[in-house]
Amino acid sequence: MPLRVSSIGVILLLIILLPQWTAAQNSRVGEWISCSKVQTVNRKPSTAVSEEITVGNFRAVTLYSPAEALPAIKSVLSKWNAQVTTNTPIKISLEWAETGNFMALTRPSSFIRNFSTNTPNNIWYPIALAEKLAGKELNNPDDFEIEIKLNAGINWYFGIDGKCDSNQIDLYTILLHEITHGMGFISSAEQTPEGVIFSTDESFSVFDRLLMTGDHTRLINYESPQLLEDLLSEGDIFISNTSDNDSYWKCYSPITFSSGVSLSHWDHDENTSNTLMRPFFDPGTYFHEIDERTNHVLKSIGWDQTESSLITAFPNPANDVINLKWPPYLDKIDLKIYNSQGLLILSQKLNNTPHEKATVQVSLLDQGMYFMHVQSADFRVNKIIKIIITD
Ligand SMILES: [Ca+2]
Repeated sequence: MPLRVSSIGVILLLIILLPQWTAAQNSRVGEWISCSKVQTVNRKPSTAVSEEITVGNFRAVTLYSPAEALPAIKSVLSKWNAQVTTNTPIKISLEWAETGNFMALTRPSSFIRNFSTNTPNNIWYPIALAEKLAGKELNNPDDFEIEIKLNAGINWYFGIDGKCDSNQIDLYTILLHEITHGMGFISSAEQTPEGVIFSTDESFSVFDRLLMTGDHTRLINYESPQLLEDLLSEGDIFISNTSDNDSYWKCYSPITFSSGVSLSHWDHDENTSNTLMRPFFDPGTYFHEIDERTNHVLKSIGWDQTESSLITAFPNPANDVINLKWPPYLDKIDLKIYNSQGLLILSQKLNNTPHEKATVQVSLLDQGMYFMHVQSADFRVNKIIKIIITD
């Protein structure tokens, strides 16, 4: 029977669809990002559980999770909860699944644009960040903000101490890494027959705006997909703050563009052992910090940071003393200084009185790079500051 539609029917349909159509223009589904190819071992978990784990504003809902993974998941959520501030819950779907040769697949559940007069026009924001900036729910409150599929066939290490065997993958590390993608460390660049484009509707994500060439030309200014693909194949691509061209690091841009991998990680060179967002993790390795350059990107896209950002060390570089300052309500601070080989050099308990700062003697340290671990006595704040000691 031929379908007949009366004119009244058509008008009603338009009225009903119009608001949805308008909303759809400012919301799109996120693309999956794939991380680190890996050998699978068909290791079945002892027990599979579906749990909801909440730490502050971070909530993970697990599906088919090995029960022994839950402590590491909780620990990673605690880390993130201490890292950023937001008024709206960040819900993460965490599914153990078949992901082929990839360790994990991750996506922000959706991207939103034009949700606030305080953000630039037509720039896509991952939903978790958009809700943080808007200060309210922008999706259905039951919807996830981040979706992660973890490879169910991997020999995972479930501890939180990083002591995984040489044939194990450290779950804590991979979770921390994947959530970072979900928070917005993710490029929307994709391969098309014409070349590489940033988005199918000629609008960029907030992360894409940070990508630039070695001579400081923003990639989003390249209009030709073929030109962009050729440029990316040269590998000379950096991520920087939009307002600060002096802070930038090389990002991963292999000769052949790889959707969901290229541009969404730091370059794979000897320096990436210092960063969470490297493109590959070898079995037996771990990294449990949201490092300086990764933090720099999170801050650049709009995540302001918690109390730990209020801890400052100055001067740096230093040769005599370093002053450490922190908010008075944190009271006591445990300070440890490690050298670049990870050896503990100095350990001190500091009081924030009487001048709301403490002075650390560093005149006896050899010149070089050190890492200052600062932790409040109540464990609320944990920060690592790279310090340089000069002659
Ligand atoms: Ca929400």
